[in-house]
Amino acid sequence: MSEKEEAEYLINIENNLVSREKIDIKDKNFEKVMFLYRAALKQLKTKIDILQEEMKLFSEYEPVEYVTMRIKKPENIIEKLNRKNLSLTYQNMFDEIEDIAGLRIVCNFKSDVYKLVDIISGFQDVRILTKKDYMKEPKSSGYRSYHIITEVPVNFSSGIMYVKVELQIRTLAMDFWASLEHKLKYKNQQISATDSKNLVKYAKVIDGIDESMLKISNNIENSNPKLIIEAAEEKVKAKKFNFKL
Ligand code: 0O2
Repeated sequence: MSEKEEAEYLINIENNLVSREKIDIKDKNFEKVMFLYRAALKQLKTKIDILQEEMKLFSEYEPVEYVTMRIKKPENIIEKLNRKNLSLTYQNMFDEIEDIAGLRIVCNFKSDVYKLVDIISGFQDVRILTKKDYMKEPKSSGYRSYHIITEVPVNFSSGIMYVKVELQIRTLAMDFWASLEHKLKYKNQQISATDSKNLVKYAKVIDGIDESMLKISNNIENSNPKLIIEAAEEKVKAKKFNFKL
C-alpha cells in the first residue's frame, strides 16, 4: 500500500464525528465515541495478554501480577474538562482527555515496570505519544507510576482508526498506595494538611519497601548460577526474550 493509499485508509476521528459540537452524554454520538474507546481498550488488552503468555511460555518470566482496565465514566469526562477549563466539545474530549480508555498493568518489581515499558515501546503498530515517569519524579501527592499515552489501531469496516489509551504501569506496592490514596484524598480536597503530609510520607516508606524487595530478588538471582547465565544471555539479546520454537 502506498503512503497515499495508507493515509486514505486511516479514519480520522475528527472528520467522522461531530467534533466541534457540544458533548451530550445522553446522545447517540456520545455512545458512538465511547464505543471507539472500548474497542481500542480491547485491542491493547489482547496485546498485553499475548505478551504475558509469550513471556511465561518462552522465558518463564512472569512480571505481571494483574491487569485491569476501565472506561472513564461520562460524568468524570465532563468533570475533567471542567477541571482543565475547557469547553465541553468532542474536539476537546479527543484532544485533551488522554485517559478515557485506561489500562493498568501491576507488576512485581520496579525493574519489571521498566522492562515492560521497553517492550511495549517496541510494539510496531502502537503509537507512543508521551511517557511520564512518576517513579523517577513522583507527583507532589507522593503518587508513583509509569504512564504511557498510546494510540492503538482499531480496524473498522471502512478503515483503521487510531484511538488513545492511557497505560499505567506500576508495582504492587505503588498500586496499594495509589488505590487507597485515590479513595482517601485524590478526589476529596477536604483532607487535612497533616493527613496529606502523612500520605506523602507513607508513599516514601512504601517506596523504600519496594526497593528492598527488589534487592532481595536481585540477591536471589545473583546466587543462582542458572539465573546468572540467563541474565547474561538476556543482556546480549537486549530487550528481546528467548523466542525459540
Ligand atoms: P481517575 O479518577 O483515576 O480517572 P495532564 O493532562 O497530564 O496535566 P492528567 O491527564 O490528569 O493531567 O495526567 P496525569 O497527571 O498523568 O494523571 C492521569 C491519571 O493518573 C489520573 O486520572 C489518575 O488515575 C492517576 N493519578 C494522577 N495523579 C494521581 C495521584 O496523585 N493519586 C492517585 N491516586 N492517582 C493519580 P484522573 O482522571 O485524574 O482520575
